[in-house]
Amino acid sequence: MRFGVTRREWLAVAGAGLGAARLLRATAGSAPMFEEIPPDVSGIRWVHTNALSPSRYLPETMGPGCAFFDYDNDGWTDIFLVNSGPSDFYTPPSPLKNALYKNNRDGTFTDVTDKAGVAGGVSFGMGVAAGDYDNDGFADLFVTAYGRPTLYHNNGDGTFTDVTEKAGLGAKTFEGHWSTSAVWFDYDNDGKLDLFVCSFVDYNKSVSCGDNQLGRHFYCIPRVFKPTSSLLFHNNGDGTFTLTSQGTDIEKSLGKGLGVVATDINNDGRMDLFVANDTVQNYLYVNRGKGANGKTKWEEIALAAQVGFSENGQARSGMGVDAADVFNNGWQDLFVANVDQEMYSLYKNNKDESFTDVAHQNSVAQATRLMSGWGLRFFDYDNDGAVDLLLANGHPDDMIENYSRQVRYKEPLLLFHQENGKLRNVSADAGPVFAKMFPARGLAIGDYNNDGRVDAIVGNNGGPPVLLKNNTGQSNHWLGIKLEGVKCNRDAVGARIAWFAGGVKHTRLKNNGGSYLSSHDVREVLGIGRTEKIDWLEVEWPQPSGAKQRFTNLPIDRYVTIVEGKQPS
Ligand SMILES: [Ca+2]
Ligand SMILES: [Ca+2]
Ligand SMILES: [Ca+2]
Ligand SMILES: [Ca+2]
Repeated sequence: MRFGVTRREWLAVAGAGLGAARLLRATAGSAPMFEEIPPDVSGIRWVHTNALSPSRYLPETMGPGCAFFDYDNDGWTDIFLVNSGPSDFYTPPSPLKNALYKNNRDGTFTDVTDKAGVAGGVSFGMGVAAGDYDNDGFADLFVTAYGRPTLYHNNGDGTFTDVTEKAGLGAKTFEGHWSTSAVWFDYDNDGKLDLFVCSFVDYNKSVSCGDNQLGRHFYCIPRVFKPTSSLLFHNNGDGTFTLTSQGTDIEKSLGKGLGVVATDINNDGRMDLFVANDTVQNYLYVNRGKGANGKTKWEEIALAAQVGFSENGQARSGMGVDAADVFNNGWQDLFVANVDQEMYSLYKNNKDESFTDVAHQNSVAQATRLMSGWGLRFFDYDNDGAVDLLLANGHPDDMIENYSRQVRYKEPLLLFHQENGKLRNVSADAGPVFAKMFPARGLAIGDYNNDGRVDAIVGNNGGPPVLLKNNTGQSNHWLGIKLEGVKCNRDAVGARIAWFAGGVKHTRLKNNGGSYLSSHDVREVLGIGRTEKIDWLEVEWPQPSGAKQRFTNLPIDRYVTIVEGKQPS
């Protein structure tokens, strides 16, 4: 990609006796760290409909989610955007559509929604989780909703089939459950991706919270609605799913689930779940493996793990979540974004099934005091080998500015860069788009132009999405890997990756989920900084494989596919 200045210009500048710092500033000026790509350049002209009404029905302010996923397996990640639709409180004046945008491999996208058969329009859509649940090599989509969710099976020929009822995931199964974030992961290590779905409140459209100071209805705080149980489905391997959370802590822990990440908090090889709840404590479901009855035992430990409540024991409004080995010690740390005045939490793993909130030491708490956070993601945006953080924000109440002096409805994105083991707020230097305000909800990451610098897309409530092209880390090197499981689940969710470069060992667990209502590029980009060689790369495939492979003589600055048991290609 473009460096902003050519080598000839660089020589001219250097020859004129100007320092490197000035050159860097000039470069940054021509290419912001993250660049907003407008619809007339990207071709992404879809706009979310939030169905905003004078009654202020709560689902209106909760969407939308978005996804980066390669639906046609051409090696270029495509984009899926979720729209609202008909419901018991809303009849669209004209049919509403989700959007599937095919990547044209030149920085532009083509709308292929109708041809692909994923327009939806049957319920009030919320979020999306992409995953290859039948291991046929093509990513499928689960679209959550207020109302009936939809499972789209990818036929492998550019089209999808709605298999929701056949799969056992239809309206009847979800009665009384408003599905929000969902995640594909293999909890029982049988090589097939299972599905966890966050269930938000038991919503009733006839409940109004009265009028605000303006004499108008406003969005009820979810506190007034009853909590519900989130749902875990086992993949039976024949295209059907069985609800398997009954009788477990997942069913017993009533919540108002908005965000979920599947990760392994105690490194025992079994994937756990961290769920953010709105106005109710968060839940950390630890997977204890199969019990004597043959069923997986889930133990909810958030209170003891110190990730359930704020430091002074308050339940907060948890919305987005993520997990990553932020501090490069081999253990998964957690993150929760909350509503304004509550501050967000960065939970450092104490390696004993407990965590310490280090948001203050990492400038995260201060920067988020007036913010409400939804989509978020840990990733090494500049490929220097250290994990960074991107946050999408926006207040749920569109009239908040009428009765709060400090809190805004639209809020800026926030970017944190990791330096010397601490996260630093670099939003002011990250580009003009970080000075803009958005009603942001979903956020997904993916490298849509295959330059190894991971890009992002943000879903805005009632507006167009924002595509962010990443121009950072031009002098840093990387290796992109797409893992393909054979014995283990094909998406290799749960794989452990380690790489050694420049005298530093890095590790990464292939988590799934995270953010809010959104789903990310399945590929992993491994940053190695200025070093021009990866000494070795190790992949430990999840069970039922468990195989460990070690690779040397790897290329850099390109993507490779690694099939379980084979050499990279
Ligand atoms: Ca594609
Ligand atoms: Ca499974
Ligand atoms: Ca970094
Ligand atoms: Ca990129």
